[in-house]
Amino acid sequence: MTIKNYINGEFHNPIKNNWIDNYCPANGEVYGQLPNSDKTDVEKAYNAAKTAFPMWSQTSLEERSRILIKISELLEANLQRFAEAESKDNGKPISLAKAVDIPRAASNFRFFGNAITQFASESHESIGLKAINYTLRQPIGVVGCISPWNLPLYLFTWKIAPAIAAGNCVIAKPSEVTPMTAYLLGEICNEAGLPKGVLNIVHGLGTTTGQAIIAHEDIKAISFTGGTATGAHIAKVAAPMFKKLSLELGGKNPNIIFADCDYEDMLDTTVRSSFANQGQICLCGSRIFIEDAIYDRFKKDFVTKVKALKVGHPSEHDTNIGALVSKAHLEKVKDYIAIAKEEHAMVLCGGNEVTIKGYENGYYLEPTVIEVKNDECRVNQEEIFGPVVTIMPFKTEEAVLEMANKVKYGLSATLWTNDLKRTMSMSNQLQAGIVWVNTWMLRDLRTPFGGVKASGIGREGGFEALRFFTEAKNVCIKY
Ligand code: TXE
Repeated sequence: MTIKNYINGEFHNPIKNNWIDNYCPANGEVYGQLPNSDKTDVEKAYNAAKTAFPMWSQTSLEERSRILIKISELLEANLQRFAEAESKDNGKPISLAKAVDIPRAASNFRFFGNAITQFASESHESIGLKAINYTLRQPIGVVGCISPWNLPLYLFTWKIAPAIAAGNCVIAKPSEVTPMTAYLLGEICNEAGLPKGVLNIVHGLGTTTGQAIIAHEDIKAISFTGGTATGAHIAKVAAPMFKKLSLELGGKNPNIIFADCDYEDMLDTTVRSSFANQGQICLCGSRIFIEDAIYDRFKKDFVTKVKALKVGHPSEHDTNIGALVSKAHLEKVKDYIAIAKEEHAMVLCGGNEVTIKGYENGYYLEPTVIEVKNDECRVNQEEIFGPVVTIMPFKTEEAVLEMANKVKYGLSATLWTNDLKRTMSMSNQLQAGIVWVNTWMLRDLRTPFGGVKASGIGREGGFEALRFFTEAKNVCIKY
């Protein structure tokens, strides 16, 4: 399958004819190619976007909304095809792609199609000065959206939908590791009647295509989700050009379990928050802290449940753990298991590659639980981003709060307790952009989404995203 760039509503080969192999994680085989676009392709996309901008920014909200909702409906109508493509490209279980990834991509378009019609600006009367101020929220122009491989279409559309809803024209780059569903989205946009040039999708490596987008002087905002090191690089490149930045980066999220929680609910959710999507979600609770009183019980029950998870081919409907996204990523995760052993942590279950008959070259790894004695060890501090979690007991609220916050990241935190005072006090003090209490990854698209510290800057979601993708202009009229 040859993937092409989607520029000005048409599909194009890369100008310099450079291509990258696309691998299927389930069997390790090359099954297609994608462009490695460079500056010239990005310039072509920029010109299409720039040309489309005056018309699109003046298109009525009702019309923009209608098109976004049509894209959403077409994604829903193509659920099976998109879910199969996502699962094949990424290695995630088909059941997950069908229940979560593709429906959420459709929701992103529907949500922002509706939200833009409700996005009001402020006005302030300057009493005593006989003046009135009103704030315009104007689209920025041509903006860049760069997304990662873990939730490919889900995160790609989480950026594109608010950007175009707000009247911008977009140059978007999906991860070179998982380009397929972004490619298929182009057809859907044409079918929905999205005008040419409003969305342009260029494929390629971060260091060539991504770099050309972030370094482009006239692309005035970048919305990025990916690794912390890449985020830091983008910030450096963008700073002298004063680009607006939204950076959603890595996480090393604490999952804090108190003895007074609803135990069974906590246990099932903790299995999910540890291993959903092979643990490759920035929100996964990869550091599990358990109150002393229930530590031994939890350890036994958790390990039993984890051992029962089925590692299998992503297309099988009873697979819980599919393939990791790439060979390189599998090696990185395995290195961390080796580091854990060097640090004298105890691997309670998992830790080994899995060979699946007929798919011997696929990137499969057992879900792995590591008991650590010291919260400062590397596996407890660095983002592994795979099916690996650490567990550790704690004695007091103060002690666990200190460990939870003593990490460079601050994306999300999960708290399991039925004590109201503790809930309020810990939620206030946890250094994270998102705190879940007695649940995990329950998402309401109106809420602000993003992290603190090395997990990034800016917030996505709801009106926060529409604020990011617009410039506020205050008009003051004296009467
Ligand atoms: O991400 P990259 P990688 C974490 C996770 C993972 C690590 C590295 O720990 O192991 O990051 O993953 C594009 N200019 N997360 O290397 O490179 C790239 O092409 C512009 C957490 O795969 O950050 C892709 O489209 N763009 C995360 C996107 O950035 C550049 C999800 C992300 O890739 C670029 C993924 C450059 N110079 C990984 N270099 C999360 N927050 O959910 C790369 N890119």
